[in-house]
Amino acid sequence: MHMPLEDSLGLNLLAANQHRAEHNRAHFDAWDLLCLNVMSSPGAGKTSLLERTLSQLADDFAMAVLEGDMTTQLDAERLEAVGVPVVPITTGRACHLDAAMVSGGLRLLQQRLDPADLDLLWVENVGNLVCPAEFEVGEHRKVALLSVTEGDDKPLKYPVMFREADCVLITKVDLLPYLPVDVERIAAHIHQVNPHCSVIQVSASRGDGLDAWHDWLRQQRTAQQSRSLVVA
Ligand SMILES: Nc1nc2c(ncn2[C@@H]2O[C@H](COP(=O)(O)OP(=O)(O)O)[C@@H](O)[C@H]2O)c(=O)[nH]1
Ligand SMILES: [Mg+2]
Repeated sequence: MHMPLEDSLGLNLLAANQHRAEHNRAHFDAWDLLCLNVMSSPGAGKTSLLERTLSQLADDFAMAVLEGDMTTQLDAERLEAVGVPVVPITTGRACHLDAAMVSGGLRLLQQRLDPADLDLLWVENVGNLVCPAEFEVGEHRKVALLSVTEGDDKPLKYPVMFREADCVLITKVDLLPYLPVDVERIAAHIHQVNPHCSVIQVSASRGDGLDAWHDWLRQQRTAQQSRSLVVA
């Protein structure tokens, strides 16, 4: 049976992206840094969380950010203000970052610093709960955010993002007293599509859960480094 043309084009596109993503990951491994791809729908709180995490972990990790946005550099400016190197990647009409865009961003980052000096490289993806999950950029870990205002059904309605995630942050828990939403139900739906991911409740504005989130990050970095010791 013949595959519809657009399906075969779509598969080629994904295969070419995957190839580039592996290439990016080989660079990340050679530089011994951990790359995290942060994804969510628009407004779930990615930049706010990164503002807190970048400033709170400044003494623990050397970090930089590749900041994906369709048009503006507003988020890049917010994160630069924290004192961390940020490279904006403007995607135009594209609703997600792909591996080639990240590779272009890396070249710009290399003009400012040696990536081998970094511990963590953050990629803030374009706000979209669907497409970013389909396009790897070479990351080692995927972090998905879901805010409590989005409703408890979203992990079931947009399962790809949550199935792929290594960690899901349920954000804005400070708003729970004002919403008819059950946070345990959100967590149960996440685990229904992905029984293995870590689920952490956070509030970037009030600070809830940030210690647990930062512990998760430290564990990932330690796991990566002990793995490279074994491989070496
Ligand atoms: N109440 C509350 N609002 C938050 C929190 N985190 C972010 N916001 C707000 O949500 C909006 C979108 O946040 P932003 O970080 O720009 O989300 P992004 O589009 O995913 O990067 C902003 O108005 C933030 O102030 C939080 O923990 N609690
Ligand atoms: Mg943002």
